[in-house]
Amino acid sequence: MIEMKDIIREGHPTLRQKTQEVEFPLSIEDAKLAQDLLEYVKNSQDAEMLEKYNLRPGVGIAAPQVNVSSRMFALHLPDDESKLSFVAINPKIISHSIEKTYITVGEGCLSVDRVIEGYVPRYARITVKGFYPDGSEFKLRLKGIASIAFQHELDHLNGIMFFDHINKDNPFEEIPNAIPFNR
Ligand code: K1U
Ligand code: NI
Repeated sequence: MIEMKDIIREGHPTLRQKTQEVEFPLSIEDAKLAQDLLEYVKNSQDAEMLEKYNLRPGVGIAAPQVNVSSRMFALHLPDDESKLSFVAINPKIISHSIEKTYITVGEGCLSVDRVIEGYVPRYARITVKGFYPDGSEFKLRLKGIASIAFQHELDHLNGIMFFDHINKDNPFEEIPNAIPFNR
């Protein structure tokens, strides 16, 4: 199982690489990675497992965060209206709203051990496509935290960190055409 010691931190070069497409059918290693990523986010939202293994809570985790440069991430949002819980392989955004959003308290990242304040602009609504580990294709419309989390994880597949999006001169500058998201 994935533990905090397996998660690489900012400064590691893998977090800045553009990742490789995953081939189907999945190799045994890729299938195991998909399982492990989803298991991490589930465990990290389970109070007992969180404490026992000293995990940091996460709603998502991407393959590069465990030092694998592949286009794969897991999302687990059982309490959100989207009820998302899946592994996305070779995911992409096929369309998005003009309207933006941002989490008012800022974003965090399992690969960043410090608080970085500031607004991270995200599309408010996105339509996404990708594949589940069994090779079936998905197409989903996401909003709210599901949309924000998907964009955060997709960024990891492109070597982008959340703080790259924060305005350096004025981290809390109003974002035009954005609806704040309160967590
Ligand atoms: O990729 C990561 O580092 C995980 C990160 C992704 C993220 C999603 C949405 C907004 C910001 C960052 C996290 O999951 S941060 C933890 C978090 O947002 C959360 C954890 C447990 C319950 C509810 C939220
Ligand atoms: Ni992250």
